[in-house]
Amino acid sequence: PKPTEQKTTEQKATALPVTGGNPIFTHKYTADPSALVKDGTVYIYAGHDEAPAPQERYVMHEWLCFSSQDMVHWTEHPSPLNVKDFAWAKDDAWASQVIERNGKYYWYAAVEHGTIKGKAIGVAVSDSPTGPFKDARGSALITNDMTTEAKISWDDIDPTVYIDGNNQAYLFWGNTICYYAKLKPNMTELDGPIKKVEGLKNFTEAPWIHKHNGWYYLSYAYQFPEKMAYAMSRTLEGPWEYKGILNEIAGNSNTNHQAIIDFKGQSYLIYHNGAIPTAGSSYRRSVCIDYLYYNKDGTMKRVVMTSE
Ligand code: FUB
Repeated sequence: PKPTEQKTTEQKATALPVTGGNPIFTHKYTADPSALVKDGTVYIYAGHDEAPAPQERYVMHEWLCFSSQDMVHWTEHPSPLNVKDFAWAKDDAWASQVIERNGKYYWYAAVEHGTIKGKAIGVAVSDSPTGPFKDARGSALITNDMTTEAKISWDDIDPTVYIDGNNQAYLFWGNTICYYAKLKPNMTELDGPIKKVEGLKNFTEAPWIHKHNGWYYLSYAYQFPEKMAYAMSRTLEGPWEYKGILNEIAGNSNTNHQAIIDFKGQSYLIYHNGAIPTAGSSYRRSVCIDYLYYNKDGTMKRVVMTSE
């Protein structure tokens, strides 16, 4: 950003009180967390659940951004992205992920398309992890007519993106079917065909790719209401081997949408539940964080979700 834009963004950032446990944010309902680690700071990007109680439907128009240096004290930045920033989109600021490449930050986000029936994935770009972000293409990267096999209009959701050791970026996404495709180095165009990930048992949605000690992990929402499960592979193109359940259904929410990161020597599972009394629900969700541990063979230990 221009120096003045950056200053404005930082002036408005707000230090949030420490909650003392899960959920970590209680002043707003936050859902579908993704996380980015950069220069000793972790950024959480989340959708904003705005459905007033007792409405039980998704009302989501913008994404939120929080940062921390210690996973305890969090700063909220002004909303860096809104569905209105994608002129071709109708509504529904659903799940998203931000990744850095060559000093630029690319934000992949699922929304409802304005003219092509169904959900679509857009990409926005910024020079800063806290934005402001702008539509990088002026059109959707993925639309429902590009993936016709699933026969539902919401299969193009929940993007996760990863750049492998050969500098090849991959986008994974999906509901019912888990799709993946290579991205060109510009991060805004597909580089080859859309393929399907095989071997994921009971895949519902919310894929998340991470790497730890030489293994790739594809964690995802399993069945519905959702548990979390995962598969492991030595390469992003597979073969993926299903490894089992990572945790059980999140309190009072039929979705749980996880992100997994390593930060300052500790691994974390970041997800949402619907546990804030009294209005918390599947449509008024809250971001939570728990420690994550690995076994010697690389498998992940089951996470027992906590309120601490
Ligand atoms: O927040 C809307 C949708 O609910 C997400 O895209 C899914 O992962 C589920 O959490």
